[in-house]
Amino acid sequence: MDVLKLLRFSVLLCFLCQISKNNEVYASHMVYPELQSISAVTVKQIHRTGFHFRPKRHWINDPNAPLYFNGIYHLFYQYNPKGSVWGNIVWAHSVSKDMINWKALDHAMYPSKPFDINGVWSGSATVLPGNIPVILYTGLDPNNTQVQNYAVPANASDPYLREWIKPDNNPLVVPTKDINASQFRDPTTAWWSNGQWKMLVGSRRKLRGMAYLYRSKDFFNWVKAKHPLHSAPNTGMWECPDFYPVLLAGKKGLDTSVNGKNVKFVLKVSLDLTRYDYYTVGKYNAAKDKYIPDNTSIDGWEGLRYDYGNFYASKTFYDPAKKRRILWGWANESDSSEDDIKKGWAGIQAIPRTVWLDPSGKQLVQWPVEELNCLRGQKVHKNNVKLNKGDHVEIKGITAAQADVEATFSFPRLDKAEKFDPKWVKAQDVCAQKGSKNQGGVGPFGLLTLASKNLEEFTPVFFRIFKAPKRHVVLLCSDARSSSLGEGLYKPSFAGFVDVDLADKKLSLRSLIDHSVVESYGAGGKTCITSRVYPTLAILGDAHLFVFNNGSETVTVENLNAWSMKSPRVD
Ligand SMILES: *[C@@H]1O[C@H](CO)[C@@H](O)[C@H](O)[C@H]1NC(C)=O
Ligand SMILES: *[C@@H]1O[C@H](CO)[C@@H](O)[C@H](O)[C@H]1NC(C)=O
Ligand SMILES: *[C@@H]1O[C@H](CO)[C@@H](O)[C@H](O)[C@H]1NC(C)=O
Ligand SMILES: *[C@@H]1O[C@H](CO)[C@@H](O)[C@H](O)[C@H]1NC(C)=O
Ligand SMILES: *[C@@H]1O[C@H](CO)[C@@H](O)[C@H](O)[C@H]1NC(C)=O
Ligand SMILES: *[C@H]1O[C@@H](CO)[C@H](O)[C@@H](O)[C@@H]1NC(C)=O
Repeated sequence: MDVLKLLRFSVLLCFLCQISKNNEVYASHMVYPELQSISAVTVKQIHRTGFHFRPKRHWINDPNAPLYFNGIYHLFYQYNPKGSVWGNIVWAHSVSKDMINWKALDHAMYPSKPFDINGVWSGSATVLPGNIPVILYTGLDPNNTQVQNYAVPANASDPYLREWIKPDNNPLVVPTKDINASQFRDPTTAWWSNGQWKMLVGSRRKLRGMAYLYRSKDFFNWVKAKHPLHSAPNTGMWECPDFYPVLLAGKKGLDTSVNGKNVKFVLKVSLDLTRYDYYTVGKYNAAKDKYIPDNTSIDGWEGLRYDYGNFYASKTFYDPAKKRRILWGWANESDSSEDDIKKGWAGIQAIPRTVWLDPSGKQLVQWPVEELNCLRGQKVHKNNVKLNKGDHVEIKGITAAQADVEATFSFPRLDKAEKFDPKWVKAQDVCAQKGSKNQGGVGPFGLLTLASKNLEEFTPVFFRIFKAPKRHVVLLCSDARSSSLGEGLYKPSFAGFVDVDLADKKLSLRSLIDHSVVESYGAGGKTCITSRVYPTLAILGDAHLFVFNNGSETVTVENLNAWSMKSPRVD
C-alpha cells in the first residue's frame, strides 16, 4: 500500500468509526446522520437490478398506498431523495399501466404541515364510494408524536393523481394516553362493515403486538374501539398491518370490504423485532370486530411468512380491473451502508405478486403478476435431464444474470429421504446445517443461480426432502453463503418448509434472477424466498445458471423453461 492509499484508508476508517459512533435506531431504521444526505455521484451498474422496481438512485423502503385508479396503477414508496441510507423521507410516486414499466412523477408528499413536519411515514389507500381515492398515512408532529393523517388528490380528474393535498383538519387520529406515541403507525386500507369504516394502526404494549381498531361513519371522525382487532404476546411492535378477505376457492381477489360465508381473512404484520412479514388466516367477526386466527395458523414469529428472505413492510391492494389481490414488498440490501453509498442506491420492491388462498385453506399462494411474462425474451427449453448425485448441468443460451426460470423436478421414490430431526423447528437453521454441499438422499436438488463458471460463487435454490414419522418434510433453501467472494456482506441461509403433497413425486420451482436478487417460488408459490446477493465473478455476461443434484436419489428435470428477461422502463 503506498502512502497516499494508506492515508486515504485511515481517513476512511476514521470516517467509518465516526459513523458507527453516531448510529442510532430510529423507529426501526438504523440512522446514519452523516450519510443520509450524501448524494450519489454515480450509480454503480454491476448489481443494479434490471426488471425490479427501483428509483434512479438513492434509498427506498416501504411500498405505500398501492392503488388502481381509472386504468392506472399507482405505487408510492418511502424514499430518501438525498442519499442511499434511510433519512429525509418523502412519499415518492410512480405510475404504470402494467406494474412492470413505470413512470416517476413528482413526490406526492413531503413534511410540510404541523401534523407531519417531522416525517411522512407509511400508509395505505382507500377508494371511497364515488371513486374517490384517499390516503391514510402516519405523520410525525413537532413532538415526534406519531399521528394518523389523510391526503386527497388535488384533482381527481388528473389521470396520474399527481398532486396531493393534506387538509387542515388533520390529524385524524392521535395516540391516546394508553398508547406509546412513538409506537403507533402505518394505517391500513379502510374497510366498510356494519355501517362504519374501520382501519387498523400498528402498535405495541410492552412486548404485546397490537392492531388497534378505529371506526368512523364519515372517514374523518375516527373513534378508537375498546378492543384491538387482534393482538399477540411477545411479538413486539407490529408495523404495516394489512387485513383483507380471501375467497375460500379460486384465485380471484376481493375488495377489502367484502365478508361472508365463502370468505376467510388474512392478517399480516411486519414484526420489527425480526424484520419479517408474518400472516395468519382466520375469521373476522364483523359484529364483534374481532379477528380470530384459525387453529392451523401460528400467531407470531414461528408462523407463516409471505417470504422467508429479504421481504418486509409489504402491502396488498385489490385490483378491480383484473379482479385480483396484489402484494408489494420491500427487499432491502444485504450489503453494508458504506457499499450502498458507493453504489448510489439501496432497496428494491419485489416483483408484485398475485395472492390467493390455497385450497387447503391453511396458507396463501403467491405468484408473480402475469404482466411480468411480457419481458420474457430468448428462451431455452429442456426436458428429461437426469441428474445423479454430484451432477450439475449448465442451462446455456440465456442471460443468466437477468432471467426467469421455471423447472419441474421429479424423483422415482422417497425411501432415500433423510431422517427428519423433530428438533428442527426453524427452516433456516436446517438450511444452514445441511446446505447444498452436504450430500443427502432425496435432494438437495434445484438451481444454481448467479453462478460463476467454475462455481467459486453461486446462490443455490433447492429442495431437500426429509422423512418424519408420519409424513415427509420438504425444505426450500436459498442459501447466500457461497453467493459472493466479497466481504462485509450479510449471507444468510434463508429457508422455509413447503406444505406440499408429494404423491406425484414432483416439485416445481420458479426463480426470478436479476443481478443482485434471486426471488424464488417453490411448489407453485406456496413457499417464497427472496435473497439479495452480490457476486464478484458471476456478474453480467459472466453469470451462469445450472441445475444440480447432490442427493443419492436420481432426480429428473422433467421440464425446464428459462428466458432472458428484458429491461422494462423503470424509474
Ligand atoms: C407538544 O408537547 C407540548 C408539551 O407537552 C404541548 O404543549 C404541545 O401542545 C405539543 N404539541 C403538539 C403539536 O401536540
Ligand atoms: C384536472 O385534470 C384535468 C385532466 O388532466 C385537467 O383537464 C384539468 O384542467 C385539471 N383541473 C385543474 C383545476 O387543474
Ligand atoms: C415507547 O417506545 C419507545 C421505543 O420507541 C421506548 O423507548 C419507550 O420506553 C416507550 N415508552 C413507554 C412509556 O413505554
Ligand atoms: C381446529 O378447528 C377446527 C374447526 O375450525 C376443528 O374441527 C378442529 O378440531 C380444531 N383442531 C384443534 C386441534 O383444535
Ligand atoms: C455437492 O456436494 C459436494 C460434496 O460435498 C460439494 O463439493 C459440492 O460443492 C456440492 N455442490 C453444490 C452445488 O453445493
Ligand atoms: C435487511 O438487511 C439485513 C442486513 O443488513 C438486516 O439483517 C435486515 O434486518 C434488514 N431487513 C429489514 C427489513 O430492514
